[in-house]
Amino acid sequence: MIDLYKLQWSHYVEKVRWALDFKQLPWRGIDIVAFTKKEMRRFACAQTVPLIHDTATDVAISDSSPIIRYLDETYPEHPLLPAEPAQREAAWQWMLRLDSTLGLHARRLGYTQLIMECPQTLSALFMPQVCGGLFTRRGWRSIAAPVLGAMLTLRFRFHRNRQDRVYEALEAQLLPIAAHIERDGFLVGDRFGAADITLAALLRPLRIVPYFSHHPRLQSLFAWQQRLFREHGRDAAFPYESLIQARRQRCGHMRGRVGWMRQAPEVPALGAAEPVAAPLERANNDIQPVNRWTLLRGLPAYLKLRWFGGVGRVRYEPAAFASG
Ligand SMILES: N[C@@H](CCC(=O)N[C@@H](CS)C(=O)NCC(=O)O)C(=O)O
Repeated sequence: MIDLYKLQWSHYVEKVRWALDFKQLPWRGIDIVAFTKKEMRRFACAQTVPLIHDTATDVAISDSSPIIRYLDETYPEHPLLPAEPAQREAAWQWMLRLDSTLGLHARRLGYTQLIMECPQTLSALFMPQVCGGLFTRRGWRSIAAPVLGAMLTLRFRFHRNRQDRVYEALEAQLLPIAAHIERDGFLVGDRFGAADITLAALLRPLRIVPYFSHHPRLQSLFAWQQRLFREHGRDAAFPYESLIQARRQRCGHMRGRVGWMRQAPEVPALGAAEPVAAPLERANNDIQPVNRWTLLRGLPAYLKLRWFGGVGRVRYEPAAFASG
């Protein structure tokens, strides 16, 4: 039995859940409290989720890509990594690079979108059990939203999205990946594997970011993701997707005009998607330490992001990949 320590909506967690299901391994989910993580303190590995504890071998590991590699090496049935060494290394590099770029950027922009459009959902994500669910109730969730929003803004630096060129970096990365997938159907070789799970799972938060979900040149990528979700029995929508969509339908608009992005970049040549930078040995993360004093700085940053972040309203319409 594999114990999976998780936050239900985390896209890194979904990546490992998908791998466990694909490999048909028995597993049990353990929800952690995001603020204390006390459930997993007894394990010596990095305190991020996903974290697995394999009760058969007593191995505990965090970090989604090493987890998948461990599962594949320990339980070789239904392999996810290619056996051929060059392809195996290519898949591994894709996974680490996507973990270190797409996963982090999509998280930043997904939360940013929630903060801009419906910050009250944050308490449903982070505090469903705190005080018997008090902060998920009408009124109380509006009190919790700025506190959670300020904390998240500092922890993941949403207030620096523009300076860090997050939209630009993601667009430049995703356009060649979309072309690659259109051409080959898979990231590595000619069969579905761990690199594809990584891409499809880590792309999920961008389904609520109109700059990407409605991007004319990324529709084929989201349609590919949608098809995989269907074929592999993944959730069609996470709760935050349904909540933001319901709000958009109600009010008829969404925050989709990224004021400072004027011109889409040229479509990079096919093949440009392959990782060319120096090989990575582990995934990078961007989590910043936050304490109650730095939190004071977070509130103005949160309010600025929410109201003056430079991302304007546009009329709501569903993305082409979702409606077609
Ligand atoms: N590179 C890691 C990233 C994991 C990660 O950052 N997980 C987040 C949830 S999405 C987390 O544990 N956050 C805890 C925190 O912010 O304290 C992986 O691939 O598993």
